[in-house]
Amino acid sequence: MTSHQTPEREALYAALSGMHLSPLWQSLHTLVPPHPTAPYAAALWRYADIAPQMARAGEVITAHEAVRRVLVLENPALPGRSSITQSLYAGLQLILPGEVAPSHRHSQSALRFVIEGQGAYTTVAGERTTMHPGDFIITPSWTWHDHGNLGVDGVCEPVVWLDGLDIPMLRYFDSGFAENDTQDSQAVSRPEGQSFARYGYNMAPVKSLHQGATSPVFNYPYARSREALDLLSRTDAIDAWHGYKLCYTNPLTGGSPMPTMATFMQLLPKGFKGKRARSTDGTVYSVVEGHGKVTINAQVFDFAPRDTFVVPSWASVAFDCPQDDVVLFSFSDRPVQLAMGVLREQFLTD
Ligand code: 1HN
Repeated sequence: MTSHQTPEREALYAALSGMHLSPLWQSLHTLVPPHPTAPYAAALWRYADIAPQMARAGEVITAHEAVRRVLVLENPALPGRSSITQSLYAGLQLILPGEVAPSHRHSQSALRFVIEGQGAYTTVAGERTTMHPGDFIITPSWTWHDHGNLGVDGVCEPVVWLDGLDIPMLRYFDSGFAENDTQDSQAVSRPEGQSFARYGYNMAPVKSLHQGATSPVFNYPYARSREALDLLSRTDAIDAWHGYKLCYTNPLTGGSPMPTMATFMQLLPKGFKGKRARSTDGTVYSVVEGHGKVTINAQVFDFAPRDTFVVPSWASVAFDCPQDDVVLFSFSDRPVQLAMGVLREQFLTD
């Protein structure tokens, strides 16, 4: 609602507009709406549609020339902004056998969720890790990182992963820096598996030297996450909204692995028909296993393995899995909203 127009008011507004001034009473209601009104849309990207375009991208440009060969998942309501929500970026990255994506670093934090293929690695801050489907890998702010695909156990396939970055958030804060390395592949200074050996077993070195706001574990392997969900589903009561849902943690703090993004994995057993929930953290989902249906407000999307979908802030979400056990990976800006004290969730009971 705006206030009534009178000739005097209109004359005032006209005078103000040339002076970089505006009357708050004209915009107050949209500035502080009674509930979130996200200006972006619910959307689903079918992997079956994307895969052929990814293959074409693999033919027209190398990972080296592209630096990162990525198809950005642009929210349909935010074209040209490289944003899947207002605060988050998502894209699908392809690296072919023998390729290298050169080393660089940036203040934006990144996560990788491996979608398909065996044989790729990523090196983060001097340690290399082999990427397997379902692994969740972090690239903390300002850490050197490069990727390659040399094969593993004699298998060398095209590898695709989902990248999640806090790019729009840092753009908003104007706090982005980036730097290219002097070499394509950074020197490996630590043996593969060292971080996990030190911090991945519910233990930590008694003289831990790890500092900073990010997890010392940088690859959370799918075998472990899947096993945890499977065991939980045998022992715990199921949640009527989330099914069995775990968040990934920084083992030193119990908080999120990186300060700007929270990550989750959930198991929805075959036959699960979830209730509706909503929360202020718009969330990106990657389907790991199974077919099902997600209802976002009034829109229904069927999903299959490797599809990506986005649930906007404060949109209600409910899952229906009549056919298969379903496993979903997801990420959001939840830690930032928690730090600001503005995260709100609602679990609807209808
Ligand atoms: C980046 O560094 C990666 O390292 C992926 O794989 C996607 C999107 C924008 C800016 C930097 C990567 C990116 C990115």
